[in-house]
Amino acid sequence: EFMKNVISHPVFASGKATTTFIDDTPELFNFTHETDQPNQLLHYIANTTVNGFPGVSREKKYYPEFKYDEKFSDINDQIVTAKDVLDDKGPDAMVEWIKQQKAVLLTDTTMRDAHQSLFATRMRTKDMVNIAPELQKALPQLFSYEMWGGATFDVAYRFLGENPWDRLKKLRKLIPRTLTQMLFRGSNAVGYQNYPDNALKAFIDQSAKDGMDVFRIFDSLNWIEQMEKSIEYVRDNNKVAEATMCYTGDILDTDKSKYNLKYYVDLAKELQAAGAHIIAIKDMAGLLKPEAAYRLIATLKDTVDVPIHLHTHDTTGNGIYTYSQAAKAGVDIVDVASSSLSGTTSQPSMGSLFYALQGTERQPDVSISNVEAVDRYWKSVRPYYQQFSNKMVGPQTDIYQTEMPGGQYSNLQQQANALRLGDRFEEVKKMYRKVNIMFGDIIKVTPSSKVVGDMALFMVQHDLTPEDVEQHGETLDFPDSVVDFFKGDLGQPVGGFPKKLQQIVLKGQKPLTVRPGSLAKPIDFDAVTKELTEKVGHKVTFEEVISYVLYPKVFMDYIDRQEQYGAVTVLDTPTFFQGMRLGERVDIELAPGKTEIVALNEIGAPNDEGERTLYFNINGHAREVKVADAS
Ligand code: 3PY
Ligand code: ZN
Repeated sequence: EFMKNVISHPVFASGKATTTFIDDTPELFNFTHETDQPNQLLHYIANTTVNGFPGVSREKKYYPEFKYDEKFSDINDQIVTAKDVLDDKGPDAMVEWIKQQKAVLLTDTTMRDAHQSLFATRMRTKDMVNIAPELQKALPQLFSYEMWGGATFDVAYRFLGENPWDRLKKLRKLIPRTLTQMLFRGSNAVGYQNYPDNALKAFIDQSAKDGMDVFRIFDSLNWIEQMEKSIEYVRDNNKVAEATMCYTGDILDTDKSKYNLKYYVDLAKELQAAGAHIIAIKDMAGLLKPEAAYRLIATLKDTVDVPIHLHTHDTTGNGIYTYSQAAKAGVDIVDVASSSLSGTTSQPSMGSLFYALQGTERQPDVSISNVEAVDRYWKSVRPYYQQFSNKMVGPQTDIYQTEMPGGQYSNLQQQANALRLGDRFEEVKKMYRKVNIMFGDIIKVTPSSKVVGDMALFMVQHDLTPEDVEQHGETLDFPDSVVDFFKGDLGQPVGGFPKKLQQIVLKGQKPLTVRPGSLAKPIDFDAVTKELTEKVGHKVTFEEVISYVLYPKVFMDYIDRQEQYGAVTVLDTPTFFQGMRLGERVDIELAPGKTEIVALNEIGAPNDEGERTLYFNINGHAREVKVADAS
């Protein structure tokens, strides 16, 4: 490693090294591959140029039509934000502050749920960091920025070659005056399975330390036992525990009695008793109709004492009307996204809500010209991700029947494409509805929604009807997630499991009836740290240990790719997804003030081994890179 550093050092390479070169050059002893970085990135670019990025066609490399350079004035010191109150006086004082606000407060979901729901969570940290300082100046008085959690953790490692903890720390630093917010799946943390309580605690403690303020904690079956520990750990950190009820069904439909108004009111009382600072209504599929929102929120305001934070998706096109009715009923905070990343499966638009509430005392207190100016940035970024988009072009009112979460829609489409069922997606949606009925009408949100999605794909793929499953179920090899669900690994659904189907799926295995976390063996963090250190061959951070505990394989694959390609996060997004075109020149900012100019001059024909040589020029030096052409 040392010799590699010497040889690749620019001073040595230029032939100007003198006898004191080694003593004068401490970075030679830095064995983090830092000096390999340009070379590793060229390999990444070469490979992506030749072989493409999974899920991305190579027809067009998109560049913004204009360079965004709007600047905002510094934050006025007279402004008091929710973050100021939390930091100065703690969460209880912050709750009182929320209650005193006349205007509806806003959470901006652009950097989390909006892109999760529109283009399969693929937004890169670089595109957030580029705007964050201006965002902070333009809109300091938002209640919070939701920018972490949900699927972002997994996707950052799996598809973006990013360390999600870095995203949190970077944005925290750039947005000091507004609360950060994350979506936390209760006992499933940011994963799809149950984790032991001490893993949840480690995750929450570390996130709080790295700058997370508001934890929206939910359980995918609305089972309160699965949320209690997380609420307690967040409170122990003096951060905000936003306990959540997921909304499903329709309280206006008197034929549907399972999830009626009383069900939600009782649940809200339990959440308050469990220690919620705020109660979130998580309408993940966009099923909460305007009149239902009015009745639900008006009733909750009469029954519980904590602020109410409403989250919806605009899939059916009724989002702004739902928020307007919620505002009338006294909702405290609502979730919106910047216009260019709003609508359909995402949240309703911040700018639209501003105007919808004009003439009422609930109109949000934001500068609309700043809202619009910031949106021009997001508008320039969105086309980078077009290839991951769910291509929904207008409201889908069939969601009232399907009940599919906005955050699942684009991901399930990607899953269907991978199984070559892309052209049967309408059938998958219909099957999703049937599976929900077979499963006893459950709450559908990650990970329970994934179970329903997996089963729907399985049934469409094998041309099965619900009757086939009932009659020949013992011969079927059900997806793992479905078996785990019926075993009780995600907890207990409202009203219990459908017994007959449970027996068919479990084929004699005995299901759990208690909270899985109460049986799980605690993680031995010392042992895991030792194991991981040995695996990666250097000292590891506690953040890395936690990631490894949550996602062992995804994390190790990420480490392997890191070793191969280095910090791909510095690449601009079009180059990251598309590589380079012949004759193109890109700037790569390796570190602030350290930019490499890379040109691609020639792409050779494949040799006998199927390898192509790409001829680059990097800061004036010729470099050749060989890649195997997988086509
Ligand atoms: C998630 O858990 O990722 C969700 O967004 C659920 O709606
Ligand atoms: Zn959502």
